[in-house]
Amino acid sequence: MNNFTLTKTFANFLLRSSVDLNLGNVVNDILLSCIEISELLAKSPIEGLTGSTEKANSSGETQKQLDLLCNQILRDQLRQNQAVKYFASEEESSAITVHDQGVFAVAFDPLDGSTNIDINGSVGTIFSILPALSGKSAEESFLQAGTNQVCAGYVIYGPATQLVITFGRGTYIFTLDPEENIFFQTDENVRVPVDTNEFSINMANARNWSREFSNYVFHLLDGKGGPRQKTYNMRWTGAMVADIHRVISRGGIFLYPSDQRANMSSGKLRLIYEANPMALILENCGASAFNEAHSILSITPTQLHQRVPVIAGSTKEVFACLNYIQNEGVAGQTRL
Ligand code: AFP
Repeated sequence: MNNFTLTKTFANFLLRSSVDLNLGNVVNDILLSCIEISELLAKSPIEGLTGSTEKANSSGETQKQLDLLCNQILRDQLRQNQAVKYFASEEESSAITVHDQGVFAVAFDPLDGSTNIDINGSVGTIFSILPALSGKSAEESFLQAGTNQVCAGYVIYGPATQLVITFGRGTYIFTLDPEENIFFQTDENVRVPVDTNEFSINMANARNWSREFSNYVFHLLDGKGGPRQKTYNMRWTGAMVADIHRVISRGGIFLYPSDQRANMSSGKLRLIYEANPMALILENCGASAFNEAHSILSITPTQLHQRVPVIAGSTKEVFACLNYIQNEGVAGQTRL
């Protein structure tokens, strides 16, 4: 490794950014787990690790073998870190106490988008670190607004394994060198364009959307001749990590709204370990993240596995969408 690449390591970034030593160590442990997960995913078809189990997670969704293995990797690694007081995971029904003297509460989705495993598509690990609250239960430490996060990040396992992270002062991207098992900084102070002509949504749910939200999306589809006077492109991978990564890389709006299906009145995504970390990352890129009324980061959760609608990405487009939801859109024009 030459001097130039040495200065670009994640370890050097932590030093340069004066990140608290204990916090830096917790993130390093998460990254060690992610490197192990990255290796596990690369070998999973050979080792017969794709496919589902008979079990369901806290939200009633079928767990994949890899969901459970990735959860175990993070659990085992974080248990060794004395600064971790509690952790919570999509794959665990309740929050878990690790070290009474610890100072951080770490929430994670060990393998977001795991349905993509069977098609060799991109997946990721999402994490959120909060200060542990003293004199409160394990679960209560996670019931803090997202503004309290001291660090948020995700690792995307795609053609390259990349870390996207914020400590609340800008968002940074690191790429794993799989030969050295070191994350090197490949982008700094990432900015998301405020305007976009790309949206990301599962259109198959259209019949379940509210009239206001449907108007917004169908006006996007109307293109240049429609009320939005612009032609939009659409992308949806089915993994939030991959869809948000595209928004961070080139702008866009990511949408998972509330809908009329049973259990979907608050959408599908989880606030504490999916939406909150993504919202902190996006806001540190100049982008925005709202439920259908408020900034996601301002919401005080009441339950560990609470769901939240997500309207996130390029700021002008997020506000255009909110305008439809709250005011019926462009000059009151409705399409439905
Ligand atoms: P899985 O982890 O079960 O694949 O779910 C992924 C996810 O929570 C999120 O990453 C996606 O954005 C969203 O679900 C996709 O949901 P739809 O299957 O309804 O499109």
